[in-house]
Amino acid sequence: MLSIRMRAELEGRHVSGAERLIPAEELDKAVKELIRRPKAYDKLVITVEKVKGIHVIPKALTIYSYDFKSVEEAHSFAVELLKKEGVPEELSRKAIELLKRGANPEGGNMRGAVLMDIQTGERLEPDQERGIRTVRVDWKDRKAIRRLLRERGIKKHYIDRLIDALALATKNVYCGVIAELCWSDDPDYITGYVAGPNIGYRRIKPMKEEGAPLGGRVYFVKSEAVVELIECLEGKAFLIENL
Ligand code: PML
Repeated sequence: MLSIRMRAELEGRHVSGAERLIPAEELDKAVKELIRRPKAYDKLVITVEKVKGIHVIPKALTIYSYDFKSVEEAHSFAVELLKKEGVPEELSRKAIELLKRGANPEGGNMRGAVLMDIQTGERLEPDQERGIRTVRVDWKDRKAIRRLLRERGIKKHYIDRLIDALALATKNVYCGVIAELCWSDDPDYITGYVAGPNIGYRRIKPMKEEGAPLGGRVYFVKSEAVVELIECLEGKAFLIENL
C-alpha cells in the first residue's frame, strides 16, 4: 500500500491538505484527485510513501448533526458533549478560545492539532507551531462511503470534508485520544465537530462566524500516554471499513 499526502500553501500559509492510503496501481488516479483539492495555491507538495502493517477499523464513529442559531449556543452544546468524555468545562472553554484566536504562538493557524492535557490544560505537543498531525488513515472503499453519505442526505458541499474529518476522528479514538474539538480554518466552512468514544462524531453548526479564517483541532489527552499516542497518530496506518 502507498500513503499519498498532499499539502498546499498560498503566500506561505497552509491552505489545504489531504491523504489517501491506496494500492500502488491507484497512484495516478489518487494524485490527479488530490491536486484538484485546493481552491488556490502557489506551492503544492505531494509525498508518496510505502506503508506496511495496516490496521483495520471495522466501523467509523457514529455521525450526528446539529444546527444552532448562534456560535455561542453551538459552543455551549459542544462543551456539554465534551463533559460526557470527562473534559471539564473550563478546559473545553480554554480550547475554544485557543482555536478562536489561533493556536499557533507565532500567530494564525497550526498545521496540526493541539494536544491538551485533560487534567491540567497544559499543551503537550513538542512543537506548538506544527502541532500533531493525524496521518495514514483512509477508507477501504471511499467511493462506497461517499455514496452511503449521499444516501443519508449529506449535501455534496460537505462530503469531502466530512469523509476526511470522520476518518481522522475515528483513528484518533483508536489511538487513545479522549475527546476532540475541531472547526475548519476555511473562512467559508462553519461546521465543526466534537468527537469521542462515547459521543461518536457530533457535527455542529455554526462553530464560528462566516468568513472567520481561524480554526484547527484540539485533542484532549492523558499526559502519561503521550509518546505512544503521537507514535500512533503520526505513524500507524489504519483503513476504515464502514460507517
Ligand atoms: C476541516 O476541514 O478543516 C475540518 C472540517 C470539520 C467538519 C467536517 C464535517 O463534518 O462537515
